[in-house]
Amino acid sequence: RACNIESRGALIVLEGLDRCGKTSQSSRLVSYMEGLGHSVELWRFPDRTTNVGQMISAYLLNQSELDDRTIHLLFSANRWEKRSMMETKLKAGTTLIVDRYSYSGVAFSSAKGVDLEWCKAPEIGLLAPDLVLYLDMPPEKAAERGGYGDERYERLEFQKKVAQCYQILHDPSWKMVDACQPMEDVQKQLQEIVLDHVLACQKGKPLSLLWS
Ligand code: NYM
Repeated sequence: RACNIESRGALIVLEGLDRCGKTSQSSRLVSYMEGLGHSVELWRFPDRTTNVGQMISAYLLNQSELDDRTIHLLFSANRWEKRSMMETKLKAGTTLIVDRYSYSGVAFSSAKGVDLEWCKAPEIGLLAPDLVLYLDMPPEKAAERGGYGDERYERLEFQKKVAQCYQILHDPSWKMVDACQPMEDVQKQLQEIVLDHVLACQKGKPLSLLWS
């Protein structure tokens, strides 16, 4: 099956608060899948390498000020500019492990008080993930982890609001993983879930669109 030319890759998204371990777990997942001989790539949003991504990066580093809705639309544009490449890769059979996606976009902006439906609107039509893995960790625990850096949003009170917004957003298809467990245990659970989904996509599960 893995060699079937028709089989597509899976779109797998990791979500969670700042400092919950997404980035380490994503790169470990990629190594794991590579080890099994799968075609897989690590992606992340924001993708700071593009022009839009550089505007986002400057904002996050407090080097620029932008209206809440303006930065929201830039985060969304940053996904739109990658959409066709994403589709091409998936159809060519490459699985994408994505560190943050539209759910971060909606959770972080709505935590500032921007209307939730307004936040979702520009995401409509982006590719829907085949799997959302939520690394669950209380905001207080995440804040203890090596402390927050200087980036915007890295404050406990704000992260508590983001956690509430993720609560509203999440649906029963999300896989919630307790991110307070030892790193190895978290990774083991993620590996099992991811492998299941990659196989389902190879068997012909169709790609779908947000917001569904
Ligand atoms: N973030 C990330 C948003 O506010 N909206 C988005 O659409 C995305 C993808 O940017 N605090 C926030 C969440 C993070 C910050 O993420 C940068 P990272 O993973 O630290 O580079």
